Amino acid sequence: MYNKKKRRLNICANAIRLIKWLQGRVINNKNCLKSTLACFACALVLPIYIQAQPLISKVALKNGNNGKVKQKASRPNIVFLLADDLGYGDVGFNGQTKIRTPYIDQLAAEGRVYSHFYAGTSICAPSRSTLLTGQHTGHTYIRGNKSVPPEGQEPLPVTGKGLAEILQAAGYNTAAFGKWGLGYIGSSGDPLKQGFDHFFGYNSQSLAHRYYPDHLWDDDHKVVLSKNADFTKQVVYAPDLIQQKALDYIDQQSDEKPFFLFLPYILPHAELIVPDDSIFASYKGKFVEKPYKGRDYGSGAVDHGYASQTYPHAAFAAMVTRLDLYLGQIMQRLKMRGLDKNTIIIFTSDNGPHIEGGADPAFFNSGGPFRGVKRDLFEGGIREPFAVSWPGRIKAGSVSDQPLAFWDLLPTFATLAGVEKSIPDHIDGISFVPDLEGKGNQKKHDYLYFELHEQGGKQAVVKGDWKAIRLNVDRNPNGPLLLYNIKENPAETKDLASQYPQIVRQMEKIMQKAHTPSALFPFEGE
Ligand SMILES: [Ca+2]
Repeated sequence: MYNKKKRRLNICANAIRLIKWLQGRVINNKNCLKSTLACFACALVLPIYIQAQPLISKVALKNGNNGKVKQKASRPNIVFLLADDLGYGDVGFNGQTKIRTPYIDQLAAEGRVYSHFYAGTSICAPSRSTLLTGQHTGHTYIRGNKSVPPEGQEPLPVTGKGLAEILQAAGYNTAAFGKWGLGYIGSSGDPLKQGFDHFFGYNSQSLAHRYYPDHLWDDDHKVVLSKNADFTKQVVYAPDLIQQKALDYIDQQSDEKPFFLFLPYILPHAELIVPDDSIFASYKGKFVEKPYKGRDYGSGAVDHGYASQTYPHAAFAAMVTRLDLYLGQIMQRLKMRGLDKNTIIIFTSDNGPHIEGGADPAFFNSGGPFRGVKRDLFEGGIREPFAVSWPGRIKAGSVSDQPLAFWDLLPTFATLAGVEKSIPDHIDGISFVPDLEGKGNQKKHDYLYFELHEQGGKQAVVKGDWKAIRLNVDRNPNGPLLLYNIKENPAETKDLASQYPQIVRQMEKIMQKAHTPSALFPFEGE
């Protein structure tokens, strides 16, 4: 009798712990997670929690929340969530059927979806460089994933005109939590020298291939994750720790200043690995699986391998749903602090779906209706899911087909911050605030330009319904173009170059004009 009662109490306690964990309160508490995950009842809690989420928030508010702040509504807070290698079709609002993304879909339903939003290019560092500089890859400083010693990637130069620098100078609190990849600590590309007051996470993209890394960075302080014991143990799941820091940051915001919170998550980038919890359990056995054999944790493990995964489909789905829950936690925390009404939240991804570490974008239809994956300049490599909410300012459930790209975010954020005059003249981006709010005159791009310095070199141009791609630029810089009508043929299967020579010539001219040579990232022969 006593044991029965004790067991019931344990089940309840474990369920409460899981709810707290989902709220980001006790994330990364090893003992709690251990006992929680051992509890069968917890497998039931996740769906209940998801359903009960609005209720939980209301209860928290009704009970009084002395942590609430009253911000002046003149300038909004900006929360920018950036997934890593998440495809256009990986989210429910773009047609995903196998993976649950309830919070991402809620964001889309409460805000505005952009159906023609492009990343900077189809890999991490240059895509993020376009975001922070407002320049496309024909102009931006970082055009490739180039690792440099002692750790990390080629650093961005200090210009004083970067996205975070502009917001910082405009009086915003600025912080980044996640994966940086644009310069090692102490270099010109250090996030602290790029306009961020605070950074926590991975500096190096290479290390960010590991979800149980040996260290992270807290500003310029190296945080050694001794519990992961040099890649021999899987104890601290880095994204959970980083998420906790981001939630803490929201708690620290006051009514004195607006804030810019940049959240470049590493989910669902390879390796495919996720804590063995109720989310993972909910997907295990649901799909046909082909186990992936990789480079495992243990003695001799290196910092950039992809671990083996028995359930790669379930793991990928669980990673996307975990990312979705992180968004849910952010939304809830903003609401509990009374910050939600004055906050713009954006969710998107840095490039198309990857095929590494056992990932199977074809199975999940990750590219949606588009052809191509990461490293392609076909639409699947660069067109991203993009949803933005701003209560009372953006029409809920609206959709825009305005062609926009990462380099438009700098002028857009500067406009939102009321510092249009700080927008540098030399950028390629345009503010899409008029389109967001549905008022005023929205300037349009004449074209969007992309390049990739891998796989022989690639260029692409989007102009209206037309899309041109040049492959093998290194070998043949004036080589033939592929030409597609992406409105009629979004899958880019019918090359129309021979039928429209005039449009081909026009696109060639744009490629010539938009590309400026880079000493750091030249096409071969430049
Ligand atoms: Ca990426």
